[in-house]
Amino acid sequence: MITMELSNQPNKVLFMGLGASGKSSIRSIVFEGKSVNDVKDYHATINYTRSTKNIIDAPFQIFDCGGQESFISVFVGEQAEFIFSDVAVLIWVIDVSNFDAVSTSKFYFDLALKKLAAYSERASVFCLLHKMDLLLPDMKNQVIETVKVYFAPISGLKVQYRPTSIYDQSIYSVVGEIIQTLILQSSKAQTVSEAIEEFLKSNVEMSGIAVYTDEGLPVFEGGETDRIILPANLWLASYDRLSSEYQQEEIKTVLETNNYIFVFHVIKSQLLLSGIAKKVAPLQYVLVKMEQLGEILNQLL
Ligand SMILES: Nc1nc2c(ncn2[C@@H]2O[C@H](COP(=O)(O)OP(=O)(O)O)[C@@H](O)[C@H]2O)c(=O)[nH]1
Ligand SMILES: [Mg+2]
Repeated sequence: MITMELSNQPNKVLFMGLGASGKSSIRSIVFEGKSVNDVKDYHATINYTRSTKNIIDAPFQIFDCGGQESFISVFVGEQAEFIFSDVAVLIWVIDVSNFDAVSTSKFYFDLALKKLAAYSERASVFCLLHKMDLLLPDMKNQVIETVKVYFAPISGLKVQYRPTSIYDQSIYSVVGEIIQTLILQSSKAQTVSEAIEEFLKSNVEMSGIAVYTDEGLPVFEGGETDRIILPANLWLASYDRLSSEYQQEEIKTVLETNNYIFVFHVIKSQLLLSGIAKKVAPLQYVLVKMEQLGEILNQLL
């Protein structure tokens, strides 16, 4: 039903940017569960690759567009109507460690925005200031500010800028944020999101709730969730081994630090529900509350 509801909505997620900026790496890490090691020797993407991904019943078409100029110039040229129609979000990837390429990237970015404004005027646009890990720590802020100014849009489209790297959690939180803005257009996702907000309101001991795909992409977040994403990703990395060891059993995990309690458990056999509470709350209380929330979400999802 939701699929039908969304079928008229633009659902294309376009990854664009120059060759070797990191598009295919990002796509396969956040949507296909590949590891950083898997993407080390990726070769140039020829033309484009198209895959579909269902997230909370919303079908997305992921387009990973080859970045060599011979391809990009065709995407913004004769193929523009095909490429830029039905776009929900354009994700423009900039390799911020490759200063020489930045002006070429900007040249095609402007052309792409023009076409996007023509064929998908309601699309959102994100610039990923990518490969941040390659910058010296002292340079990071200045590079972010400079690139933001340089990539200011000439058209009326609003552009958001996010620093990212595949070597930390930023790539998951940023792509998760983008996907959340898209799935929240479905009424089912809105209901789930409201249930999480309601839960946090009536259980003030809980400080944050997040739901992740099995690749580690946060699809729902409420309250303070910054601290959850790293343990959640570590948890997901070991989940396959744990679940093959304890077949038939439901696996729940608690992680305690000096100040916090984290609880993880799988819902709908593929999503990871996780919660964080300040340690003033007794563990048993947190476990019971998370159990209740799990049941609610199992029904809604
Ligand atoms: N240091 C660093 N390298 C990255 C990052 N993301 C991707 N890469 C590397 O950049 C190279 C090109 O990546 P690829 O995904 O093929 O780029 P594409 O041409 O835009 O699809 C690969 O060797 C990746 O491992 C990142 O965040 N940091
Ligand atoms: Mg590629």
